[in-house]
Parts: sequence; C-alpha cells; structure tokens
Amino acid sequence: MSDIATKPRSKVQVKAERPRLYKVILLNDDFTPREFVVTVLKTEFRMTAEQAYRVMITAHKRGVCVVGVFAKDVAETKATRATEAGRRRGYPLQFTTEREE
Ligand code: TYC
Repeated sequence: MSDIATKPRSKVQVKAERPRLYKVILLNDDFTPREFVVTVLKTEFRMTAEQAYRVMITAHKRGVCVVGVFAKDVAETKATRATEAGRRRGYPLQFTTEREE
C-alpha cells in the first residue's frame, strides 16, 4: 500500500459540442418542370403539397430556397438523393448543402 497522499481529483468538465447543422438549398434552373420539383420535395423531404409548392416557387423567383436544416450526414444524403431523382429523369435539378453559422 502506498503512503503517498493523493489529492482528490478535480472533475474535468467535458463540454458537449452541439452537432453542426447544415442547410439543404434548392437551386432554380430553367428546365426542370415545377410539378417535378414539388414531387421531389414531397417525397425526399416529407413536405406537404403546400410547403413543397412554396419552397419551389421561392427558388423559382429568387434563385434559391432553403429546404430545411439537418445534421450533416442527413443533409448530405437528402441533397444527393433529391439531385439524383432529377438526374434520373434527365433534369438539371440541384440541391446543395451549406453549414449553418
Ligand atoms: N424554373 C423552373 C421552370 O420554370 C421550375 C423550377 C423551380 C426549377 C424551382 C427548379 O428549384 C427549382 N420550369
């Protein structure tokens, strides 16, 4: 047995990092039909017809629209799946991701 007195250890405070969030952004283009954009938003992002129409028409008028905010891997998977859905039909529809501030 050791006689060396040990000081009670001070507790180390571990600060939990908040998971970084990423925006999924819909980009406008001149070729993808509006109705198809709405369908992709409903199926890949679980939006109602009204929500999907609003996001589609905002991107159509302003060039871009934020679709939603997700954890990094979820945002990337959704953006990739939605972009691929357009590509399968020959449309240039694009979804990108951007880190939230
Ligand atoms: N601008 C397209 C059209 O007029 C429709 C569209 C809307 C395409 C939004 C992409 O992100 C988009 N057919």
